[in-house]
Parts: sequence; C-alpha cells; structure tokens
Amino acid sequence: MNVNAEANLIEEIVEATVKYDDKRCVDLARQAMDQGMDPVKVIQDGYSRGMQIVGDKFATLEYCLPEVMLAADAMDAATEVLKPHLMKSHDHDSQGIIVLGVIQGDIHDLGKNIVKIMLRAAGFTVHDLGNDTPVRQFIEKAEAVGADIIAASAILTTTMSYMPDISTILNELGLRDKYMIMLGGAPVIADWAIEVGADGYGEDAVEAVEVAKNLMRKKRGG
Ligand code: B12
Repeated sequence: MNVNAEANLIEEIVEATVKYDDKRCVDLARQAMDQGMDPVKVIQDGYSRGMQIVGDKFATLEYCLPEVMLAADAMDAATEVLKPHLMKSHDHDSQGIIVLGVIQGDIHDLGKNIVKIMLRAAGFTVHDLGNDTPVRQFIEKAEAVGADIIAASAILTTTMSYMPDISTILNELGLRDKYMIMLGGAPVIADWAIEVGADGYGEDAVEAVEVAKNLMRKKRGG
C-alpha cells in the first residue's frame, strides 16, 4: 500500500471516529489490516487522534456525553479487530507480570485497554483490574499474583491525586521494594510521576512497553 493511500485511510479512520460511526470504524480497521498496515500506527494516528478531536468537541460543547460514549464504543469495536494483529505468539516465558488498572473514581478505560493489548503483545502477563480501582486493590492483586510491576492509569486530574497513595501504602506495608510502579494517562507527566514515587512513566501505549521492559531490567538487576 503506498504512502498516500495509507494516509487517506488514516484520515478516514479519524473522520469515522469523530462521527462515531461504529460500522465504518470496524470496516476501516479490517481494511487497514487487509492492506498490511501497522496496527499501532492505525490506533495512534487514527482512532486515538479521532478521540482527541471528540474530546475537543466535548470541551467546546459541540458534543455532549452521548456522542463521546458512542465514539468511545466505536473505537473499542475497532480495537477488537486490531487486537489479534497486535498479539504475537509467545511460547516463551513471560517478560514480567503486571497488574494494571484505572485508578479509583475514574471510568476512562480506552487508554488502559490499549496499553494492556500492547503489553500483552510484547509478552507481558497482564492482570487487568478494570476501572475505578481502589489503590489497595492494586496492591492486593500484586501480592496475590506475584507481580513485578503495578501500573495505573488516570485520565481525570481529580483521580490522579490517588496515584501517590500507591507508593505511600506500599511503603507503609513494607512492600515498596517488591514492585516497580508505572504511571500513565493524559494528565500525568513524567516529573510528577517520579516525584510521587513512581519508577516509570509512559506517555502512550508504545512507550508503556519500553518503560515496562526497562523496569524489568532494573528489577532483575540488569
Ligand atoms: C472517551 C471520554 C469519556 C468516556 C470514557 C469511555 C471509556 N470507556 O473510556 C465517557 C463518556 C464515559 C467519559 C466520561 C467522563 N469524562 Co471524559 N473524556 C473522554 C475523552 C473524549 C477521550 C479520552 C480517551 O479515551 N482518549 C483516548 C485514549 C486512547 O487516550 P488516553 O486515555 O490518554 O490513553 C493513552 C495515554 O494516556 C497512555 N496511557 C493511558 N493509561 C496509561 C497507563 C499507563 C501505566 C501508561 C504507561 C500509559 C497510559 O496510553 C494510552 C494509549 O496511547 C476525553 C477528552 C480527550 N481529549 O482526551 C474526555 C475527558 C478525559 N473527560 C473529561 C470529563 C470531565 C469526564 C466526566 C467527568 C464528564 C461528566 N461531566 O460526567 C466523566 C467522568 C467519569 C469518570 N468518573 O471517570 C475531561 C477530563 C478533564 C480533566 N482534566 O480532568 C476530558 C479531558 C474532556 C474535557 N476536555 O473536558 N469521558
């Protein structure tokens, strides 16, 4: 597929997401995969950019919540089509065990779901706690499954204020050295994440994989 045709398809994906046209979103995902396009690029430049525009329209009151929800559902449906293309076969041992969830009070899970798919595709074992997850639940799950990394997502500025509790509570329980903490989500920035006790921060799902790999190297003393 030539560069122009790829760019056109990406633009169509952005448009279909903004118009919350779920059937078209799914159909375009299939077309992109049939043409051998990179599913990561399709998510980042296509559906995520479309959601960004939806967010802008929500902010300017052009869209209300139902439109945002329909667009989110359309993106979700398209991601289902892309998922198998992101998953490689992993017969070898897990790269590491990650407990991942959206922090308490927050139901924005599209980003977390993409991060999960990418981490699994890279060979990590990911335990998904879903959304609106209390901090103690991250820790209980990490203890139960012998996790290496606790990863949390926050999309609201109000809910990101729970993130520092992960490190604080781990410290209180004497468990801080057992786990690497990785934070992410739109309002979170790297300096703040480190300041509140995280070991790593990822800007997007691609970076999440790189950061998780680095944290595993660090944890294994490499
Ligand atoms: C979709 C959406 C919704 C959907 C969520 C559906 C779902 N299942 O997720 C619905 C309609 C339910 C919703 C509800 C609300 N929303 Co809303 N929503 C959005 C919107 C449009 C898109 C968010 C999104 O999914 N982006 C696409 C994903 C792929 O990107 P992402 O989440 O950033 O994730 C990427 C990175 O951040 C990173 N990442 C994410 N998590 C992690 C984790 C780790 C560990 C790492 C390393 C990386 C990482 O990787 C991801 C992939 O690349 C944004 C606007 C915007 N422009 O972002 C508003 C927005 C986030 N919402 C907002 C608000 C205010 C709300 C509501 C309070 C509205 C209301 N009045 O009821 C409620 C909150 C409900 C709650 N308690 O959570 C505000 C937040 C303002 C703020 N600064 O806090 C925004 C910014 C809109 C706005 N401009 O005002 N929303």
